[in-house]
Amino acid sequence: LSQQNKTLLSNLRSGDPRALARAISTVENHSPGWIDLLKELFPHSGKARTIGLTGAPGAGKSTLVDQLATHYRKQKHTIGIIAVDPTSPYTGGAILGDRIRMQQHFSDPGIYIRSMATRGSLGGLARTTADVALVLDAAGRDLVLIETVGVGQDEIDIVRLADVTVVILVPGMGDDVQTIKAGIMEIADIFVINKVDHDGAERVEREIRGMQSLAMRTDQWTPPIVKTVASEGRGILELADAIAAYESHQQKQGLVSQRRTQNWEVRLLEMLRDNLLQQARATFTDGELSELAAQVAEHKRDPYSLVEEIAGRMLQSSAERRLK
Ligand SMILES: Nc1nc2c(ncn2[C@@H]2O[C@H](COP(=O)(O)OP(=O)(O)O)[C@@H](O)[C@H]2O)c(=O)[nH]1
Ligand SMILES: [Mg+2]
Repeated sequence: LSQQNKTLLSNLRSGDPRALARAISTVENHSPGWIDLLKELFPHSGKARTIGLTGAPGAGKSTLVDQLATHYRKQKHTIGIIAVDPTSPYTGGAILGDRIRMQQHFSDPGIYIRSMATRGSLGGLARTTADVALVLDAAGRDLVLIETVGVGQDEIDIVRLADVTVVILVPGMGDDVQTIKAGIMEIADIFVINKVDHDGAERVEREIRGMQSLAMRTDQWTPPIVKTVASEGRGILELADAIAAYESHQQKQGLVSQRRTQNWEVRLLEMLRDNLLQQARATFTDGELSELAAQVAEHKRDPYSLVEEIAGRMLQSSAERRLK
């Protein structure tokens, strides 16, 4: 471990927010030493409660996260917030809005907020989010709140990082709950119907109940439905209670480690895929990949044998490394 990383680590562990920001940037940007840093941090992680909040853009996720953070701060918990917004590079609006909203917390070192936009693949974003959550956890944050837009498989993966998943719906979404991806329904431990100051909350509730009767859960938990007006702070206590109730259910049933094991199973495979891909790339000489691609395009080689050959080459070079 470099001297720089050592200092960073000890400052981080003593709760210095600037060290936290540095460590997160290192991990987020894959700056030199990022993996070594994570290796050092890992033994200190695993203590934070992580809560994922997902829902359509504009559903009120950020407002809810903000209210929850305020609530938990009153109980003296330290908080890390990751706001993942795959849409914002195009609009910039969501992140800007979050920054403004969160400004009220800037004077409180007990709340650390990181907004993350997508860069490259959503799958990559999910992995980076996982690493950033680990940094917050290892830095001693009691709670890590992860906000993410629920639109596809990758967002489900981001939510999979959490111990508790809250799915946020709003009345009169134009479409029905039926059109919400079944996957989202299945990952919800708690449903929030936000914006119940608008008409139509009962209808959304009926639809959730209808879909719940079809969804099978193996853990004897029926996800409760909490109604909120996040912008006025209404229903926040009830939401915090629902989260606490689910956490104690998880603990009683020994489900925490089961869930973390399931999540790690997915993450380990993803990390392995990254690692192998990197090794595969390292076996190519400059321009070789495009040369090979050209050969396939011209039907001089078949891609199936080629991939087998490259995989063999990787094994070969790792065997050679081991012998050295
Ligand atoms: N009427 C109403 N507006 C809300 C409520 N909660 C949030 N909003 C507003 O909805 C907009 C989107 O909220 P935001 O938290 O940014 O949504 P996100 O995109 O899911 O993070 C903002 O203008 C909020 O002030 C609510 O309960 N009722
Ligand atoms: Mg938001």
